[in-house]
Amino acid sequence: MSFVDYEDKGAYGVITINNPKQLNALNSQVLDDLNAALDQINVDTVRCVIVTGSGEKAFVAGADITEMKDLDQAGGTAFGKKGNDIFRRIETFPIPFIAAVNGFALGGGNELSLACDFRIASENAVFGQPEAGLGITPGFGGTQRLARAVGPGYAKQMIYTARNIKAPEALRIGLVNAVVPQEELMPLAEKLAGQIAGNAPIAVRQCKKAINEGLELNMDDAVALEEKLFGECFATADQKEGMTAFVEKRKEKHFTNK
Ligand code: CO8
Repeated sequence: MSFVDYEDKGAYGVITINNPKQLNALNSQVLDDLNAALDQINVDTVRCVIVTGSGEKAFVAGADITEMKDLDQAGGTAFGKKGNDIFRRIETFPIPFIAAVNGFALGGGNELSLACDFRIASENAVFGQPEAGLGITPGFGGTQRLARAVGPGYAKQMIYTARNIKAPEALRIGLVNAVVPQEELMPLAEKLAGQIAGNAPIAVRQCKKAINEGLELNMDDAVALEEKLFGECFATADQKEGMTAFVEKRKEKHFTNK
């Protein structure tokens, strides 16, 4: 039995963390299953992946505290690396990931959402990094990605105080892009995935690479990276198709991922 479901819907895929008894908490097995779900994604056909949690209460309520409780230093370091390796795999995956946050996104749950390209949330979503109250630091990338997502001030406040924030505050600080009623969350995620899937796949991949890698560079190197990725698009059939469609005033575009 797997704690993570993967559904291939054609143009997009849906990963659902499915450990509802523990509010989808991430234990070693769930992390292994998440990694295995990533293996199932056919990057030749799927254009975008939605990550969500099962049920209406939790996205992911964090790493499994019962599993971490008795770890020693080496065990804690290894557990952190396990999560970090998988979340980095998501962050650098060639196609975009959307986190559809349907409830609690705490600790490792918030960090999972931060490894995705962007986040949308249901009205009942709650975000937080409770680690300092548990005697640890965030360990699945939270100190790094939260600061990059909302700036160091809000990230430090959330991490030092270990105080959870509700969806409207998450929207206000830019942690999420939209907040909608629970029943509208997956339809919105699917609509966004469909919009992404309607664009030239290689161009979207190049955009993800340019933004993610460029943010780590100084501006001279960052624009040089963009120039390279931009130039490479002109070697694709989809660039010819996209621009020909515009010139011909044709709405239908036939992108072939080539
Ligand atoms: N780990 C293990 N079990 C959990 C977790 C968790 N993170 N979250 C919830 N559960 C379990 C509860 O223990 C409970 O189990 P049981 O029914 O057997 O008692 C079940 O899920 C349902 O939860 P509650 O009864 O507590 O539900 P409530 O509605 O009362 O409360 C909360 C919901 C507020 C979400 C509450 O469950 C809670 O505070 N959970 C813990 C949240 C948290 O602190 N998360 C951060 C964990 S630390 C972390 O994520 C670090 C990441 C980096 C790791 C690096 C490794 C070195």
